[in-house]
Amino acid sequence: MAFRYLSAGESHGPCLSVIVEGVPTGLPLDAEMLAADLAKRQLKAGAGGRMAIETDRAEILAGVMQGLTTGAPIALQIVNKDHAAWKGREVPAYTTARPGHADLAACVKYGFNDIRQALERSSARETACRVAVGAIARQFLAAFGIKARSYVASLGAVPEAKVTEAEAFAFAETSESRAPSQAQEDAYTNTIHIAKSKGETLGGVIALEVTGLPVGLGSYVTPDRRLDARLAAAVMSVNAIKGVEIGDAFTGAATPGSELHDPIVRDETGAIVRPTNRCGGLEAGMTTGQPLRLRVAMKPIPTTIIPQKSIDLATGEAATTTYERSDTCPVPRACVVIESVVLIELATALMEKLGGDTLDEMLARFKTLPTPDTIRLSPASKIFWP
Ligand code: EPS
Repeated sequence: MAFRYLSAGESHGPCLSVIVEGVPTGLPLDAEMLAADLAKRQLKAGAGGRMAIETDRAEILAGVMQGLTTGAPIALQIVNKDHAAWKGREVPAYTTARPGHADLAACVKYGFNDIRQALERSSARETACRVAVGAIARQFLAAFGIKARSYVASLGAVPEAKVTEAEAFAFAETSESRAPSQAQEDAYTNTIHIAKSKGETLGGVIALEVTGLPVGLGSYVTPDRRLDARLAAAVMSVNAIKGVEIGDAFTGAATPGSELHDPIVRDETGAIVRPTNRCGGLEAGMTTGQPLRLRVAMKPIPTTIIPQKSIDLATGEAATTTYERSDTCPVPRACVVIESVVLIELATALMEKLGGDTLDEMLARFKTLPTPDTIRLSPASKIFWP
């Protein structure tokens, strides 16, 4: 069984729709649980005009009865309030391709003569669907004690702060820009303000951690079951994401092997422990039971007020890009999107491990799985099966 979904909807169409399949029976679910995550996608820091128009809410249309999932496909709908402003309006064709966006390749590929036919679907508005689905995955995984957190590790050219990960994750929960500290919050706000006044856009790096994972989700036996590959694919599928790092991958590439790999030792009680987590909680495509650690690079939004060199696809002549509306820096808003796609992938991996139709039978099976605590064996014990 897998936790899978399919979304539909355009940025300025009547609504976004998504069907989620594979959720077990008995999971408590209501629109308020989804609204909390959707609100995090609407953080004001760095957001453009659209976020002031929308109040994203996912209406649950199927798959939930008396507040509990029934095991049937769950149908969700998020209304685009801005649709009313576009309905019946004569919208001029958009013909100059924005560098960095889907525009040029999409028009060549699909034979469009108006870029709007591509940009309406390639818009990051679709990520509202993934956050709604991610909220279901979050609710499911929370039943097993599995939790995700994230913060904006760097934004534009603001250097990274020297704060502990624990402080960073905790501060970000209350920060409008999901910054790791008050000093970073001030720097991010200032940098976004300057970029906005120049008509510029900014990218950044998101740090994510997932705790409570059992040992052995994913597998090394076939490439498509490697959880590191699946997580990277999920993260890379989010608009404007250009890179993903698992653990200390990039500094690790320059570190000798004997210094990089996380030792397997017994502590003073005789328990088997991993004192470090440079592998980011994944070895050979499987969870180690340590926290999953990812860092994600987001490029600046291609839609800038500053005109960029391009071609008018209608005339073939050199042209500069025109601006309608976009975010200055969506990195703070993207945190919950990254959490969502990771949680969806982890929910699938956990379901593969546990099987089952009801949440209760999955919870019972989960108690039998090895966790860092259950492999804390006495010195006399071995990992190998008897
Ligand atoms: C977005 C909705 C869009 C964009 C933005 C994100 O709305 P509009 O086009 O009406 O301004 O603001 O989309 C992009 C960043 C993009 O690259 O397309 C949203 O709901 O998040």
